[in-house]
Amino acid sequence: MPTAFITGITGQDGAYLARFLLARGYVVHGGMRRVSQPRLARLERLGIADRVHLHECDLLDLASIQRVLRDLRPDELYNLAAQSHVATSWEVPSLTARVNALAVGDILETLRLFSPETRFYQASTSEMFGNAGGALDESAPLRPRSPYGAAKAHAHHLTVNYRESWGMHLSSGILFNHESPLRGEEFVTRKITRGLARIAHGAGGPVLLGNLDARRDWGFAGDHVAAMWQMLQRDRGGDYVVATGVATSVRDFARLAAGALGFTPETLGEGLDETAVDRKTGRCLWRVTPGLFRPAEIDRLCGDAARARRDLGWTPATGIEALADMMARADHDALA
Ligand code: NAP
Ligand code: F7E
Repeated sequence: MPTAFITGITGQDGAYLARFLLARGYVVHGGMRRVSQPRLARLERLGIADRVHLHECDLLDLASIQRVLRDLRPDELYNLAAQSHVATSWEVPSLTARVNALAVGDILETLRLFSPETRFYQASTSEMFGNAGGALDESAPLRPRSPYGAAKAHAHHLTVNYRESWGMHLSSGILFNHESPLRGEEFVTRKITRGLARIAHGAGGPVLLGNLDARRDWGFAGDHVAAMWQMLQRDRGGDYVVATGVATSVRDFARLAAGALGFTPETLGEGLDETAVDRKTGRCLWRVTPGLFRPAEIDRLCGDAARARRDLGWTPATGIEALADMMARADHDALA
């Protein structure tokens, strides 16, 4: 049976990828770091917590990476661990660089020395592109607008460089935003669906939001993890954009989620004074808060996944309406 090692197995993508690989007969190992809170909630929610093998592996601890990879020599390694919150990366730029950039060098060098046959996936991101605009494919220039994007660009370049230097099977998946009911609550889609679900249950005030005009290419995490695996089944590693090709504003995502919960949002005011009120009940659903704007924003991100479609046969199955509906209902049901 093939073996896979997933760093960041406790995160959103780690949980969906682990389930995907288990369904294909893999022995799944995952790295997790010691923290004071239990971290298996997502794996438990998917019913797979007792089917994966967990190892102490903190990306800031080179020895732990070396020990696990030398012992396991997995067929496939998916590097999903990261400080993944863009806004936080301005608060902790050094930590973000160490986890998201420098540790990737440690992993690649460890693989080169101890397990060069392991196929490797690096979790790269549309944040590397910055404000380029248009439909972005693998040839678009990298002009990151955040410490997070800059660190991920470093890791992406290293992955390409190691592939070209040492002929290893290394892939960089340039994934655009992908969400799910397992999404961290600090990301805007989940913040919206959770906040609106609370309002629907009669608890909690309006959702406080930053830039409502930002547009993102939001897909479903359960669709996107399939592309990670498909990259590693090719004869050679490569770089692939994974995206739906549809960009939606934060405001429109909030409207979709509100509609899924039976609200009819009406916009009042504009700019920093914008709020949305439910037409039927008059309850305030969300409002803008200046403190949630970022030091530098990316106005619009939209991907062109033609290469993934052609070479991997990957297509997203879930559109934005179905995604908003799925997330809003899951949060609503969880509070029932
Ligand atoms: P996530 O839910 O935030 O999960 C991040 C994972 O990294 C968690 O398991 C976390 O562990 C782990 N981690 C953080 N610091 C670590 C460290 N020092 N050592 C070991 N593990 C550490 O992120 P996600 O949404 O699943 O994203 C997965 C990857 O794809 C990330 O690299 C992200 O940057 C990238 N990406 C995500 C998207 C997206 O839209 N979701 C798009 C493009 C790229 P804890 O549970 O202990 O915190
Ligand atoms: O923000 C705007 C915010 O934090 C999306 C990560 O998975 O995808 C994710 O990064 C947009 C931004 O995701 C709030 O300004 C408005 O324009 O949900 P987000 P992100 O920054 O796009 C990329 C591809 C990754 O690689 C990352 O790991 O929404 N926005 N109001 C808000 N964002 C947040 N978080 N909270 C708000 O209240």
